[in-house]
Amino acid sequence: LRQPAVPEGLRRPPGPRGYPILGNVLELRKDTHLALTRLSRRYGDVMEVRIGTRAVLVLSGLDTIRQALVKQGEDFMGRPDLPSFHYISNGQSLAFSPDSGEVWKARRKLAQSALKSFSVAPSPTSSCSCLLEEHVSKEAEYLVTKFLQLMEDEKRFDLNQYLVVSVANVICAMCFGKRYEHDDQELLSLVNMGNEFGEVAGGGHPADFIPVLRYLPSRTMELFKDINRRFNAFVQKIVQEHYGSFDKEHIRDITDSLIGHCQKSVGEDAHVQLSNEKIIHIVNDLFGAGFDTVATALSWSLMYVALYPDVQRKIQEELDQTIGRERRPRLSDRGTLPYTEAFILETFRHSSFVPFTIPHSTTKATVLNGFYIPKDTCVFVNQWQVNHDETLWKEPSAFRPERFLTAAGELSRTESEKVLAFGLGRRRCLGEAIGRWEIFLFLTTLLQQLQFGLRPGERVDVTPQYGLTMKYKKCEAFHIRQRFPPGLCS
Ligand code: HEM
Ligand code: HJJ
Repeated sequence: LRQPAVPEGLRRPPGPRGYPILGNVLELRKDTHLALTRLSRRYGDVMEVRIGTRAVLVLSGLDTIRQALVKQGEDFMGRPDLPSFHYISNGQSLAFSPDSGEVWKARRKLAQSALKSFSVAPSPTSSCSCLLEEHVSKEAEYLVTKFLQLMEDEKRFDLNQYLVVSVANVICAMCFGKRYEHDDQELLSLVNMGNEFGEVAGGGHPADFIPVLRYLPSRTMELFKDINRRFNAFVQKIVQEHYGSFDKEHIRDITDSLIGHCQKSVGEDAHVQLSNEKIIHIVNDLFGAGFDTVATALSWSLMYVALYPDVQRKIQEELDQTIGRERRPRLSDRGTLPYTEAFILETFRHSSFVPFTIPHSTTKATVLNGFYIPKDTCVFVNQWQVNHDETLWKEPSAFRPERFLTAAGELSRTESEKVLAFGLGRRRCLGEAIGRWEIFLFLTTLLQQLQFGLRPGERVDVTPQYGLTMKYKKCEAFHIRQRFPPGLCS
């Protein structure tokens, strides 16, 4: 392969020597986040590895990542054209398609505004402060009842299966105006596939980098295609139903609002013309991102409170002192619970369940930290490395929410801003605010009423399984009990 000419005075980024054809793929196949963190200690914040025949730039270090994604944001805002991404939303995904020009910009704006209208915007029709609060409160309350009932009836159960349906119901309410029961097979078969989706969509799947693998049968790739087919069919059916009952005077949810945009006449809004398909498919990304990420975050939170009873006790003391037991938590309580906030940040940092951002790509030839980077270079951003960097964190492998609190017990802004979970810059997560609000309200509602523990003597394996969003292995060892009997609150 011919390397592009490197301008004088500039170097190519350093990196490990790889095998012919395979490159470094054998070292990176398992626990890619750990392997690339180890390599970054030797080669630095800007290094180049080869996955198959393709060069991949790997960025580590908070300052380097800020420099690339924020200060040189335009240069690094692209997405690589990876073969597996063609299966996501028929290649029309807002997040995974290679487009980063005017069309992407217009779609991102549409997504943000539709999402806002049906989540955090003040709602005149709701008794809560906004629709998001209404949906989360309702689903969290159902979940409390469900958990207690499962403890009575089943003894052993996989709590994450119920968590993911409740979280999916929140984003379903906003996107589709629908809710599903916990045993709804159609929804369950979709939301239980997060692992298989993330295994391929997470950075570094070999089939995306070694062309010959695309012609060999692969179980993971067949599953991935199948997930995307079913996912698209599920959304498509709901969209068709919405078209049938659409009334532009009565926009019910995000899908209606996107349909409304399709029906605007040419030139009514912006200068870019979007196809109907590109508008409607936005809802696929919102729905997919909306359940997988938040459910995974909550799943880690509940595991940490079960593993660290002292941490759980401190959260519950804070809840008792600030909110009491007479009323349920609300979104407006968020500024008043610093320990709980610190716990959520420590969950993001310690689990780093989104180890890499979605892969980026350079939109033009550029220079980073003195290294020459050609146009269209695939870029992995290692969030896990930043969150476990010994130069940024004292004892990074310890789970300690206190690290985010000042001596006065307030949340430290500088410490909080070192946690990388939502990416940075032009491509940063557009659901960040909603994700954080949702996690806060689910968690406080659950912990106000329930005590989480693990059955004594049972070993749990909390090793994160590598993927776009990392999960721990299926765990049926949770034990849940009510904190105080109903009617006995004083
Ligand atoms: C992108 C994390 C929740 C929608 C991303 C990215 C990350 C991320 C790391 C990639 C950034 C990059 O490539 O540089 C998370 C985490 C969440 C969360 C940790 C929750 C705890 C959500 C929610 C939604 C959402 C609730 C929508 C309802 C999106 C979309 C993108 C994205 C559409 C693609 C943005 C683009 O490519 O322009 N998220 N996310 N996310 N997220 Fe989230
Ligand atoms: C999915 C799980 C899916 C999509 C999208 C179209 C937009 C976690 C990070 C960012 C979130 C980025 C987005 C994810 C969209 C999923 C997710 C699943 C089908 C999808 C870094 O997620 O099982 O199926 O189709």
